[in-house]
Amino acid sequence: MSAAELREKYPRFHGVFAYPYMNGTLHAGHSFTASKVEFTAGFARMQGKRVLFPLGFHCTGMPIKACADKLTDDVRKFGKNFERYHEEEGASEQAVLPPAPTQETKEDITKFTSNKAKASAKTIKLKYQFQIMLALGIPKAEIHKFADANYWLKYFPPLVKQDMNNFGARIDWRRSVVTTDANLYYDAFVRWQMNRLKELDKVQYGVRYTVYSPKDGQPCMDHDRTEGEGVGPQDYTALKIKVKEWSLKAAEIIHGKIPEMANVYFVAATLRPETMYGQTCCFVGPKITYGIFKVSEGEYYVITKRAAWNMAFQGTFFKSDHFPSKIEELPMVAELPGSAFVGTLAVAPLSIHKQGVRILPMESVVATKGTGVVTSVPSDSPDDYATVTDLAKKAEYYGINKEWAELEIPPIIETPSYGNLTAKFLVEKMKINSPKDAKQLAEAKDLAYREGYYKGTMLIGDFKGQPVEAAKPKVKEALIKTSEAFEYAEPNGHVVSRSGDECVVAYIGQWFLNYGENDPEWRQQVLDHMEANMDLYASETRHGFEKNLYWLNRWACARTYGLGSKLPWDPKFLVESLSDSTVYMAYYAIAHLLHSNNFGDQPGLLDIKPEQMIDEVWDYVYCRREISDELIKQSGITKADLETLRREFEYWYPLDVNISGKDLIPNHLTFFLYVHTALFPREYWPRGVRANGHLLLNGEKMSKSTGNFLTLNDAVKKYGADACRVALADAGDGVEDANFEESVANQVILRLHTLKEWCEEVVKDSSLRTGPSDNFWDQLFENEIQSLVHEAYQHYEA
Ligand code: ANZ
Repeated sequence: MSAAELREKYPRFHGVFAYPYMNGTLHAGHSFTASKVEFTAGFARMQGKRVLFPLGFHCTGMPIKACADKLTDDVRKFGKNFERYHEEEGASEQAVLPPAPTQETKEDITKFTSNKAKASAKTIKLKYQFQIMLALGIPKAEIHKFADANYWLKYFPPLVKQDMNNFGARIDWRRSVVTTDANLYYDAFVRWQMNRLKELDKVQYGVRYTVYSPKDGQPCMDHDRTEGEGVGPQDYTALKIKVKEWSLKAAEIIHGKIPEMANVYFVAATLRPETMYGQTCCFVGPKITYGIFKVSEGEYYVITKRAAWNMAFQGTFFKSDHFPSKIEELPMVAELPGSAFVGTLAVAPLSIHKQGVRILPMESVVATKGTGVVTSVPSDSPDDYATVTDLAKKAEYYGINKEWAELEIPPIIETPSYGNLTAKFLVEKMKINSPKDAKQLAEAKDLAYREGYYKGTMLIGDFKGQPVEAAKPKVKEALIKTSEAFEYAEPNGHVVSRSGDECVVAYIGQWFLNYGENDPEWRQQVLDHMEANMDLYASETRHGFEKNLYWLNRWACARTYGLGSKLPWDPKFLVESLSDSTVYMAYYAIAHLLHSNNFGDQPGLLDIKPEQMIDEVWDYVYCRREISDELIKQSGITKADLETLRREFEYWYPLDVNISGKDLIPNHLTFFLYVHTALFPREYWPRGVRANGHLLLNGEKMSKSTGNFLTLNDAVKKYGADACRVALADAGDGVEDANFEESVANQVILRLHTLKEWCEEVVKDSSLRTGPSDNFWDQLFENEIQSLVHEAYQHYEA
């Protein structure tokens, strides 16, 4: 019998929800998603289907390791039971503890923020990881054990299992697994995936600008951040403006710190290299502190420390195989305020003012953007025009020579709407009187930029006559070629890693999954399958996928820090957490045959060892390829056992539905589709995705800081499994936010109780009629029941 016939003859259902991360127990949001699988599985069973509802435990990635490492520090500092910890300023231990924690109210520990403490004691911050663990109800004497990352993997899964069982979930626990190399079978499964994806050219290597944590020594992706979700690298052209003659003040300060013969450059970050012909001065923030950094014996840069720190990871100051880990390692030779540089004469590449331009003060320079050095092009930048006008007007007040701010402003770009001095035109037209008119200047900048970029024509230079859009990259390239500029990137917003590190942008080699526009066929395959063969339950989910498939690009799939499986061909890297969890539903199909506990250290039904699961075996089991006798021999698994494994997969696959919160559409759920289509025969591609809205609690956002929060364990304890199930079923079905009402759960308890009492009474009642049930009223009753069953069926099916 073919696999398809088997599935036809013995109908079955296989549904999952995204396996939870083991840094805590389940909260009500998890429970809501789990309840969707639970109810669908229950319905399938009532239809007589065979049902597979498994659950694994995700442990891959940074958070567990980061918390464990913090605890190691705490133990080192304060002792095994933190006995050397003494209350710090005003922080009494009592205040650190939240209201009446119990052993059972454990939550997602790494997501815990100090806000929670605010609810109980406004002024207290939980500074140390051990305090967070305490606050979550873990007994003090046990906390030190969590300094071993593996302990988390042992501790939380049994609690999750217990909570789900108390909730009455129909989970087949024989299929469970912890991820990472803590389970060698799962580890082999992940290595197989990565090997095959690489063979298919879906995994590639390339050098890229990436948001990076110096402390962790690796890229910091969205999931590793406590601040700055969605922030990416912003590319600038860093222009080298060479000092010709120092201001008196600067000369004094740097005397003896820089060799006479060395070249020192003010490095300005610009987004508009094509306008460099029109530079008339260069701005620094007078109150901003700048450093002078040594690039080589003969070359120094004036920039902010923050910019130098970013450059340190992009090939300046340090080689890419030896990045620094502390900011003190920067080769800074002097530090001085911007005001000290005012009056310095420097040569700006491409500027028509060959004799040099002056360093001048600009109050609106932002210290945390670019290099803090801003080159001035008053023809095209409204900010610059407003500032030079003001500087010339109040030269004395600023302590500068008037002529420094009055260099000729040459036309650089011709535009249809604003003529050839766009900035002057806009500043005058919008009646901007001062460089402090920030709001209007921002508006003018936007207009100038758009008009120049889309409609402007170059009036000067090697690309004269060309549209700006075309000239921009060419000017940049030419400047880089002559070493008058280099590429510089930084995060386009503030990013903080979970380890508490302020992130930079690094230019590094990385392994990535080639999702998106660079592999259009792959993307189209996913789209076509989704449109033709998948049940997505809601049009919002379909649109979400379509939008994301258009937008999603290469995804860095390997890290160096955290827990995980090693990249088989480059074992200094670990497969990151969203890349080792794309096709694990196929693992559930055979997990019980391989091992009988989470860690895989007890054999499963077929008594196969992890090292026997060679790549070719996985290929065979998942119907990618047949297997030669020689390879069978090499694996040491019998042909009969191989067939059993494959049969099991063929029966439980394709997956009927993967259910999760809608926030996973842009990553996990999209990766899940991509990798399935790459690795499995078409017959086994997923058939459904259901995305939930967020769960509100009593009509309000769930939040630990406000106390409007409920774990699964709390809920079941408070209302019992049945009432919880009804309240979750009542919470909502769509992609919009759902709502768990505690009053509903309460009412349900009462109703269930009344129903039970009524049933008992009726059964006891001896006055009721007996005899055959075949008269008119019996048939009427039967009919009524049948139509209710039918109606219920239709609701379940919808
Ligand atoms: C030359 C130039 C010519 C510029 C021109 C603009 C227009 P956004 O788009 O807001 O990122 N800049 C760079 N660093 C700065 C800082 N720390 N504080 C204030 N301004 C800074 O702006 C990027 C532009 O803002 C850069 O491009 C730079 O000025 C300025 F016609 O360089 B531009």
